[in-house]
Amino acid sequence: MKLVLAIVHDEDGPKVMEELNRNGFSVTKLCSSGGFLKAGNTTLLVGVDEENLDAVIEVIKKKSKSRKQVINSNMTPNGVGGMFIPYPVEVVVGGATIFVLDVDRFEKA
Ligand code: 2BA
Repeated sequence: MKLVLAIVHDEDGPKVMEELNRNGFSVTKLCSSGGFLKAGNTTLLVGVDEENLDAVIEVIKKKSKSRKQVINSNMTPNGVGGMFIPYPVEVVVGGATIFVLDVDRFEKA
């Protein structure tokens, strides 16, 4: 068995979960936030048999869009001496960041 840990945008979380459930996969949602943007995102846990692993990853990819987000950088642009001037930086976030872990044991008590 494998554990899929997928970090997706908050807006994509409900669509990914709905599609996983529709395809018969159980999913747990955790509220999380990214260390870089410090913005909320959604972490999904999916325990799945190995033969269904690719199907789960396909659903997550299909329902997660990548987006551009603008943040104010804390860094000083070159050539502005020692002055601190926040300036906007565009980063591309997601679709999904996916980790696959081996599960040693799975029980429901
Ligand atoms: P954040 O850490 O808030 O990162 C958001 C986006 O900012 C990243 O998108 C990436 O495009 C950019 N970014 C992150 N760190 C950067 C840096 N040091 N310099 C420049 N740009 C940087 P994604 O790569 O799609 O990641 C989305 C979220 O997935 C991340 O949110 C984080 O919560 C998670 N994540 C990504 N890679 C991870 C990893 N290796 N381990 C744990 N969590 C990860």
